Amino acid sequence: MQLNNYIGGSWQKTEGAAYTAVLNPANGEELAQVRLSSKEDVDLAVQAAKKAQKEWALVPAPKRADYLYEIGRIMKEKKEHLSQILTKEMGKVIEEARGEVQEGIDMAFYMAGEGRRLFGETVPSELQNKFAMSVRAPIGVVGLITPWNFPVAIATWKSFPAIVAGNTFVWKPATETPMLAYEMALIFEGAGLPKGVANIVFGTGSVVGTAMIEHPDVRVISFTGSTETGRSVAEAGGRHLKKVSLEMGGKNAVIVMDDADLELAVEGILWSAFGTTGQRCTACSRVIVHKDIKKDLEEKLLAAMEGLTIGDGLDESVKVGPVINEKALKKIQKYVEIGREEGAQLLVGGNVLSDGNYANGHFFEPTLFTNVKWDSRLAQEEIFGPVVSLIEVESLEEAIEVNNSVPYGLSSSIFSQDVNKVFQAQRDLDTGIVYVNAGTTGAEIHLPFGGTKGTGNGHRDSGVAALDVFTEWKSIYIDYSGKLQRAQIDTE
Ligand code: UN1
Repeated sequence: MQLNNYIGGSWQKTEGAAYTAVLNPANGEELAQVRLSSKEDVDLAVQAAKKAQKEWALVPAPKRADYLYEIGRIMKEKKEHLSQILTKEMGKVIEEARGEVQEGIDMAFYMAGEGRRLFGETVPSELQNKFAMSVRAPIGVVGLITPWNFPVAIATWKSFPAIVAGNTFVWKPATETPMLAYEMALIFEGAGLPKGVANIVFGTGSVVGTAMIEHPDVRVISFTGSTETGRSVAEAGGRHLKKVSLEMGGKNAVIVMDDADLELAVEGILWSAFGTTGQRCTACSRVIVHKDIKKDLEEKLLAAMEGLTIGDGLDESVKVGPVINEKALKKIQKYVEIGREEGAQLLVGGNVLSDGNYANGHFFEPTLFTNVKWDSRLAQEEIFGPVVSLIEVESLEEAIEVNNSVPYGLSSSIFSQDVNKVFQAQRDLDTGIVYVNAGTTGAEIHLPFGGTKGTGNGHRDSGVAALDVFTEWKSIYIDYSGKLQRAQIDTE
């Protein structure tokens, strides 16, 4: 199967185009060949998007929303089909794949509802017989760059608000997970979305991503990926005065206080640390634990980790799937080495699995370190794999300080039964998302998603906040006095 670009409502085929293989991370099986597009392909897509945008912006928002209702309906109908493909190309276990597709469906219906809101403001003017209001205006052609770890959900977080707000888009999915993008193109087509509203260009960040950022007709870049890449997206985007919305790394922590329900904390840690094999930007990779219950928590975690079956995510009994590729495996392994060298104590795991059923996939054991120093590399840098570091603290204040010591600020969590501690923590944790008595994952689509410091640049995906990325505020003054009225002067 060959995956070609979807531009202006047609599947682009070009003689002599380059392709690369899409591989199943669980067993190395080739799933498809995906196009490696050129700068010229990006230009074609932007032209198609630009042409379509003029008319699209004039379609009333509730009508634009009707397409999203239809897209949501088709996604619901195809939920199992999409989930199976997701597990095959990305590796996450099937139950989580279904959850991710559901997240996309939820986003479709939620954003469709915005078609009848897209609220602006009406405010009194300081002058008589003058009307003042603000409206959300479409921006134009927007560029979407999405990661492999949530190939459906994150694409919907960006494309659905873009659609309802009257923009057209060019989307570059990750090269590792293009099959879901192809499926989404079929769904856009099936929903009758006008040609040129949705355009998909496959290929690498260095060629396709760069061409999108540098294209004068792309007005917004919405990017989710590593902090390192995000920084260069922001730099290049800044030179072209683009609006750049970035969603990047995390080094999220669960705080477990001495009064916590430990059984619940263990469940929360397990789910948020080893779910998606630790490959969520929201994944828990640090556990900040009160010294009085540290031993107890370690023992309970170790016992619970024995139940984590590792394997192909299509097997319903598997809890931990493969990591995305060889490069990821090497990075995780490197951090285990770094942890050992830094003097952290490895309690369990730490190895690549390569025997038997694991031979052709990329599997890593769920790994737990303890006695980790809060300022060590193991505790500060994003690993993006199934590795958790336990850090001991003596008080809530110290726990919060340790949580906030990392260069990221996406998600944090506290397990405690004490309402005073909980309220202090939700105020002082410097992250865009805070959970109480739950792990660090599980964001819902109708709330803003994003983080502070190295995680973002002030924008948010998801929720109504997403509309701020994909609309321009326009302030409108209508003077019906029939005379010149000067603001700030003729106000007496
Ligand atoms: C991500 O990790 O990039 O909150 C997104 C969660 C999911 C989304 C994660 N709803 O974990």
